[in-house]
Amino acid sequence: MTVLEGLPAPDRCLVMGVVNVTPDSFSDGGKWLDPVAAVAHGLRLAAEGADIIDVGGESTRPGAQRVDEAEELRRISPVISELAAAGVVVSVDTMRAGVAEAALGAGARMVNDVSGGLADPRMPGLVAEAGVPYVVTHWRGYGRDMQERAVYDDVVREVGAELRQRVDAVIAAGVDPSAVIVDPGIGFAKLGGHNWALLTSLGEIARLGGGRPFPVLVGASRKSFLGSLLAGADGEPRQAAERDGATVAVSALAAAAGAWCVRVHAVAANADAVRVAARWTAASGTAALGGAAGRASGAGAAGPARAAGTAR
Ligand code: PMM
Repeated sequence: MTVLEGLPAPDRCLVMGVVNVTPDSFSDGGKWLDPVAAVAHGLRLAAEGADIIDVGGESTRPGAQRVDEAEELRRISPVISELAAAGVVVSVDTMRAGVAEAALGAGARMVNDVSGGLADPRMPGLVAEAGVPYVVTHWRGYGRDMQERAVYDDVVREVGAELRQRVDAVIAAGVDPSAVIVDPGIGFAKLGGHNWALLTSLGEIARLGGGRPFPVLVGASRKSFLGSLLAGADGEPRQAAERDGATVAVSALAAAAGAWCVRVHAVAANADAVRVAARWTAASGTAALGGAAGRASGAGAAGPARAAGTAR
């Protein structure tokens, strides 16, 4: 089983619930900008079965402009403090070392850096010193023009190779290899076909071209390739808030393929999906990447986001 310092380790794929404290995230922008609403939402997601709550204060959607560091911190600090004080396992979704440091001081237990350490060269050293789990995501540049960089000959091989370089770099900066989680960066400089190729190659992503598999995090929730898949007869993509059924299907398939964690907006149904996947995998005797799902013992293996709570 994959065990990461300070994080729950049930015998199944973990569920990370998203709390975007932003005015402009693509699916929930503006809903949780008020800290009181954001905390209530995080607590609700934890009660619905999220193992980790991911709090972010900067939108990374295609076309997004950056916020300054002070504003990012102002948005997330009170939310992280309150959730952590309530016993929720919190990760911080940031590309800035200064924000990550403050978030860890406020009680966050993991750093989720969608730039894989590229946006802020101080980030890997900060994470190494803190000794916390670190999500290293495949990234080719900021939201404002990232989709222009969605050019690949062999997306699985290239994303694996670029992620391998980032993982090597963060380990060289002192991050413990056992604290590294990799993420193919669904929707980050990727077109629909790229996303599907990566989702169906999680084993290769986990191994980054060879060697011991890293735990893999998948963030496909409500992303636009699902909207395109579900487009109506008029060709209009399905709206973000109506992509949860497809997200649940991706979660079940990714979990059955051995993903370590799925990052989702609508927790309850995805929490069910990963439990189904764990039981499915156990029943089929399939060996899983990273070992988590392969030794699953079913619904009883649930581990709530609250460290010492009764979330469900
Ligand atoms: N996607 C978003 C934000 N943070 N973090 C990780 N590790 N992986 C992702 O795919 C990811 C992320 C963008 O989605 P959102 O605006 O709904 O949060």
